[in-house]
Amino acid sequence: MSTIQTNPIDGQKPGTSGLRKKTRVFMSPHFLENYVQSIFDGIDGVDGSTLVVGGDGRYFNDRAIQVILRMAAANGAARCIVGQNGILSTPAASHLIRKRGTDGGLILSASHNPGGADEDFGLKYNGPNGGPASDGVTDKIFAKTTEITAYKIIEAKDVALSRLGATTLGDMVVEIIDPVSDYADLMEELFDFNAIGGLFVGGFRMRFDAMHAVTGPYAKEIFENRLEAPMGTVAHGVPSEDFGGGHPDPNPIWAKELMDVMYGEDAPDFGAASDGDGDRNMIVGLGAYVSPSDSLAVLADLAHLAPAYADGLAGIARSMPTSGAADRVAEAKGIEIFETPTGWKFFGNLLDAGRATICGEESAGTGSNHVREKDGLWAVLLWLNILAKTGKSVSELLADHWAKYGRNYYSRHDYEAVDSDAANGLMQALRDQLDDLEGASFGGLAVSHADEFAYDDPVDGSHSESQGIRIFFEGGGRVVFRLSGTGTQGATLRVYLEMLETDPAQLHHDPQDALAPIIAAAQAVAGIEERTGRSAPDVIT
Ligand code: G16
Repeated sequence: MSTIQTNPIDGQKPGTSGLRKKTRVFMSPHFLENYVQSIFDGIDGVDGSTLVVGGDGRYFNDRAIQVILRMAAANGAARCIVGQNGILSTPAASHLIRKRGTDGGLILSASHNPGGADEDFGLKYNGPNGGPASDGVTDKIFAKTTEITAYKIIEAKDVALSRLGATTLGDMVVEIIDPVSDYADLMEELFDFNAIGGLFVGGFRMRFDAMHAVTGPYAKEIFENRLEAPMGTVAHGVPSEDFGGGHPDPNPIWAKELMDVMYGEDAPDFGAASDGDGDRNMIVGLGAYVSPSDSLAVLADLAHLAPAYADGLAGIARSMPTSGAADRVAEAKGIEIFETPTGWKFFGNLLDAGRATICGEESAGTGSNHVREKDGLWAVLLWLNILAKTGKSVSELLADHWAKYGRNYYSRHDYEAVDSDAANGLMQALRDQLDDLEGASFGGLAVSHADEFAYDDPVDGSHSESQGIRIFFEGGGRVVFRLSGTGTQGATLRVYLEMLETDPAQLHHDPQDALAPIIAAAQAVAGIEERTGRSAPDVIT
């Protein structure tokens, strides 16, 4: 074993979901090693521990895993459970951590960010409950990155990641497992595979776009093998290290090919996509894109149609920027609704405590208490289960939902790679004027309330501040300003726009049209163009 002298890595505070950086930063001398040692030290060591290790297969995944294994061995870990060829989707990793009762896991992914030598890489630690590290643990890891003076690594040959079975590395056991089967078994327990299979027997057509990312093998096993959907149902199903040169983010912009199919001639009945590491999802019916906030609300409303949720839900949780559509479902069902800061880690305590059963975020994440991550294929299967049981189409289900609960028109406008000082200045200026906003009017829209979101965890009492600036308007409109925690270049300003419509005659407009007054008010209140130099968002979803 070698102990390598090293230097602290400055300013590497992990963001919303672990540490994400340009791949070349992770590949620079000692960077990955310093971060891995800081994780191990931040969780009070891994001596005698069992860890799950795997990633989304992006460029540098396999090399990084070899380093992590040699460092885990040097730090005294007893066993590492590794997905074959280094592959594990994020939800599958979460499931394995829980199923095998391990001490946590290291997941290599920059999620929906592009992959490649000149693109993004990421690494995060998930705890023994299978979920992303809490803020407290993340802070400890960060503190270690600023103090580190040495890391431990053994010298050894590469482990053959393609060979299933157990082998040893130093004194540590490395167990290479099939990354798909445990996860597929779990899905089969949760959902009515007979009913879903019946859809396909009846000629129902679906296109699942794996976006050249990690869910390809999972989707093929589940849809084409176990549910016997026709071969070819899964598109772009072979993971590639640069995601086929694409941007594996399942939204109408980056999954445009799927949108074109679903809005084109001879479209299938149902379309879905997931992201780089398999935790996000996009749902689109025949000519009917489902916004993630609506998806959460519909799934929560009808989850009892799937076996795992037949007894109803304990509660629903959504991130603050997610629309309030799910709130009215919770109200109608008489169950608790929780509004948390952005980041799946905030759902962990609620799920562990049995207070929430289903969680969701506007950023295309939905999931439940079956794992401690959001889960793209889970959301697709729950939609399919509901379609099978109701016999309705996606657009019929949406129309029913809006007629019953009203519609939260919703959109997110992203300004990417903005100068960090300009973005921070914009947020500070909003913060400074919060008290003066109440009663102010923008293009006829009066502000009813404005604040900066803070959260007190109802389970452990921890307090999180500065989680986004919210401005509420008379009549049910809202705009939220927040800086992304997952970007790797400059700052990304996210502007979340929402308006509740309950008039039955006004439920079927284009969201950008319905939201036009809120969009104008958001620009006026924040001075986006003056401060960032951007006259239009880079991405509208
Ligand atoms: C991560 C977290 C999500 C969160 C998202 C926010 O997603 O896991 O819970 O909603 O970040 O991203 P941002 O801070 O950029 O708005 P993922 O899919 O990137 O792991």
